[in-house]
Amino acid sequence: MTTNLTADSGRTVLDTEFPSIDGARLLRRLDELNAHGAIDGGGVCRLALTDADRSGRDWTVAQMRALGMEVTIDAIGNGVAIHAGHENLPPVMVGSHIDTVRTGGRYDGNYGVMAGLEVVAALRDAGVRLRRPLAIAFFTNEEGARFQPDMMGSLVYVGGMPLDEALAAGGIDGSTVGAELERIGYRGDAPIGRPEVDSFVELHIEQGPVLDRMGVEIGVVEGVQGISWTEFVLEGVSNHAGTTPMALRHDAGYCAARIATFVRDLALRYDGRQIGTVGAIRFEPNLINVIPNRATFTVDLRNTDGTALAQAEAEVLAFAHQTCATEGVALRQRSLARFEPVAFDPLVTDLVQRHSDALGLSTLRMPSGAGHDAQMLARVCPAGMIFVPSVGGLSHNVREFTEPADLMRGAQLLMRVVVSLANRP
Ligand code: HGY
Ligand code: MN
Ligand code: MN
Repeated sequence: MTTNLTADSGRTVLDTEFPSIDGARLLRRLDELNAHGAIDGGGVCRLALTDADRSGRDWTVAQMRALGMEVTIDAIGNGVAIHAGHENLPPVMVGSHIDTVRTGGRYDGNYGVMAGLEVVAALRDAGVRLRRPLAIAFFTNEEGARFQPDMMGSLVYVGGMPLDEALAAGGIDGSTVGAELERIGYRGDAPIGRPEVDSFVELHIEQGPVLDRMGVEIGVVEGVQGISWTEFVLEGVSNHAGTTPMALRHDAGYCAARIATFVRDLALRYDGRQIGTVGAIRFEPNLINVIPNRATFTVDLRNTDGTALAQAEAEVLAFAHQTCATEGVALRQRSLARFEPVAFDPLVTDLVQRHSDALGLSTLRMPSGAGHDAQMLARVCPAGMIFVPSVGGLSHNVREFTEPADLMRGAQLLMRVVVSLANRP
């Protein structure tokens, strides 16, 4: 049976088998959330645990409570809202994040949490109560832009990172997670990892170009690629840019630049699945006529193949040591995040596929290039993701955009997957 989902007058029309989401309400909530931390160009800056994050959290918690949900905040600031079921069983969880990078888009993370609220609102409108409870969650510091690692809140939730270690994590601005959680009032008292979760679904924009280029409506996400984040600190000797002969230099900036281009060349040299990015770099003293004595930079390597990722890490480290030894520059590095590739559970991916087919939506089974909270919840329960297209494949950019009709189709599909999980025997 195919059901045409249209976005006439803002409502998702006619899903004859399941309660229909209200598209206009979903878009309205997204707009209201994104007023918190709005920046020029239509994007959002809600770096984790900043005042903008607090106000986005406060607004989201108020929306959850207005839907009659009981909300708990745990010790790392994760927010979980419960919509009761007929039976007191472990809940089906829909979650994502509402923190953003500094140049964030309107949909990354926000869409998944707002769609979860819309599913609850539509179920309430329809007077439908499911067998299992639903839990709608926002996880702390998914982005990892201010504090590392990324997916921190969900990693702590599933027991992958000790709470104390997370609370002690230092930010790029000299703050700590614990102090900032206290400051914004989100160092909660709910126990970590509660409620235990039956299954987990995350609805998210693809953030890449694949679905948009292929004109496909839904990504059936089969897993998440492995992620390796490393910080390098190179110590050379600052000296006069005009008087120091090239052969006598210990130029930390030059070494950093060579390592950065090596990362890119390595990614191009591998089989097309390797990703390599030097996203943050800082020279000191950072003056036009002084040879840098210190360079601090990050290397982000990713691959769907865990073995290839480890090989890439080893190659970059060997090149870094060789380059610095030749230049007489000291090198130290520390891992900021390291996650193996994750495969999602067919219980969820098959439901995403089946309901996409039933709705007559085109699909593509694909891995996720970005990290997500779902990859952490996959450690403790059957988890999966639904992607909708990102126009031009743009994300972590204020011009991130997804068509309203795609947002609504994704939310209606989420409704179906969640109801099927919650009512299954
Ligand atoms: O880096 C990532 O993939 C995610 O946005 N934290
Ligand atoms: Mn995200
Ligand atoms: Mn992101």
